Amino acid sequence: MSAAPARPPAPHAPGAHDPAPLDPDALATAARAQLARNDVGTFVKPAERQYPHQWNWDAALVALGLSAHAPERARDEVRTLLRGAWSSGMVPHILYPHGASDYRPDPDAWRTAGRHPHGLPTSGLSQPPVLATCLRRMHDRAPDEQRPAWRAFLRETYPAVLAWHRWWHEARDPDRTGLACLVHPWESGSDDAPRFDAALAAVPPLATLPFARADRTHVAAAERPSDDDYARYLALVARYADLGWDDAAVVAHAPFRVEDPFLIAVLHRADADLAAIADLLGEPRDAIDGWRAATTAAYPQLWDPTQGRYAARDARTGRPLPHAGFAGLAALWGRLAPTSVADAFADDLRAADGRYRHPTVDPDAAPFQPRRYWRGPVWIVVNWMLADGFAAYGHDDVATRLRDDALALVARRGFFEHYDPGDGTPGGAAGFSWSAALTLDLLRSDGAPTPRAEA
Ligand code: 2M8
Repeated sequence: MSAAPARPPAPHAPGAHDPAPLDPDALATAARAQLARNDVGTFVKPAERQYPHQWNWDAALVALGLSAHAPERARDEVRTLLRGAWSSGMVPHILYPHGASDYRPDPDAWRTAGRHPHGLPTSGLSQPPVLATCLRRMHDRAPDEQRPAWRAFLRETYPAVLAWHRWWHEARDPDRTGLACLVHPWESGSDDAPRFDAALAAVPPLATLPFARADRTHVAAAERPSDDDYARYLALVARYADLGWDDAAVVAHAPFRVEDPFLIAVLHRADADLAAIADLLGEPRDAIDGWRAATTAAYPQLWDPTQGRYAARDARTGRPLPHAGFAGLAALWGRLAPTSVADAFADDLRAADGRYRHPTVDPDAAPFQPRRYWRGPVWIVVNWMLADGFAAYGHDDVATRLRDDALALVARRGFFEHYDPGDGTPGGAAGFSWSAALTLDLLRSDGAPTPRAEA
C-alpha cells in the first residue's frame, strides 16, 4: 500500500525543488493505517515483512508517531521496549518477545540467555537513544487534558531511561572521555554506512555465514549490506558472546570500537531532554549535567578539517574515519555545533543541486551508492533530525526543504525504508513504520516550536 496523494504525482524533475504534498490529511490517514498494519499487539514491527521483532529506536519513533492519535498505545510501545532492559541498564537493540522467526540473527545466535532479568530473548547490543527526546516531545505536545497521563508516564519510565543513559556514559565510556563508543555498526542504527568501513575492515570475518540471508528474501540484495559486512557483523557478535557480554570485557577487547558523531549527538540531545524531564519531575540532574559537560568539551575533537564535518574516530587507533556522511552533520541535532559551523553546513546544502535531500552519503564520495541501504539513500529519520537541527540554528529555509522533500517522498512513493536521492525511487523494506511515524510528526510539527541552539 502506498500513501496515495490526492492527485497524480507530478513526474520528478531532478534539479527542481519538490513542493510539499498538498493533502496532509490523506497522508496522515495513510500513515496511521501503516502503523496499524504493522501492529502485532504489544509492539509495532519496523516493517511488514523484513523486521518481525521490536527494534529499539524504531520503537521510540513509532511511539512518537502514535502519540497524537493513540496515546495509550504509544505508551505501551515504550513499556514493551523498556521491559527489555538488562540489569546493567542497557536497552537492547532487538527484542524478540515472540521468539524466533525467519529474521537472522535469531535469538539463540546472541547467546544472551541468562543476561536478561526476566529471560526475554534479546540481542546484546544497543541502539541510538532517541527515547528521551521522543518522551519529552510526546509530553510537551500533548493537549492539556492529556498532560497528567504523560507526566505520570515520564515518572514511570524515568528510572529505566536514566539507567540506560548511565550505561552509555559509563559502560561505553569507561575512561569518562565524554565520547561514548560503539562496539558494533548495528549500534549506530546506520549499519553499513561507509564511515565504518575502515574500522570494520580490521575485524576478521567469519569464514562462512552461519545462516542464509533471509533479509534478501524481502529486499533486493543490491539494497542490503554485503556478505562481507555480514561476515564481520557476525564475527563481532560471536566475539562478544564469547566474552559473556560482560561490558568491561567487551569494550576492552572489542575488535571494533568507534566514537561516532551520530550516536554521541543523539545521546547528548537525549541527555538534554532527560534533564528537562528531571526538572519536570523534581529529580536531581547533576549526573546528567556532568555527562553533558563532558560531551560538550570533548565533541570538538571529532572535527575533521579535511572533511569539513565531524567524523567518526577509530578509538583503537585514534584516527578519524573518512566518509562522515550525514553523521557529520548530526551535531545540529545534538546542538553541539558552533553557529559558524551550522552556517557553513546550511550554505553547503543551499548550494547542492536540486535532487532529493539529504543523501546519507555525499554523492561525490567514492562509496556512494544511491540505492544501497545506509550508503547513500535518503532516510526519513535523517531528514527529520536535520530539519530540526537546521531550524534550531535559524536556517528555516533549509529545514523546510528537508521536511518538504521527506513528505514529498512518502506521499509519492509510500512508506519505504529509504529512497534514491536522484529520482526518489523507493528501496529497502516496504511498509516501513518509522517513515509513517515520522510523517505524522513532521505534519504535526509544522509550526511547532523547535528548541533553539544556544548561541
Ligand atoms: C536495520 O538494522 C537491522 C539490524 O539491526 C538489519 O539490517 O537487519 C537498521 O536500519 C536499523 O537502524 C533499524 O533499527 C533496523 C530496523 O528498522 O533495521
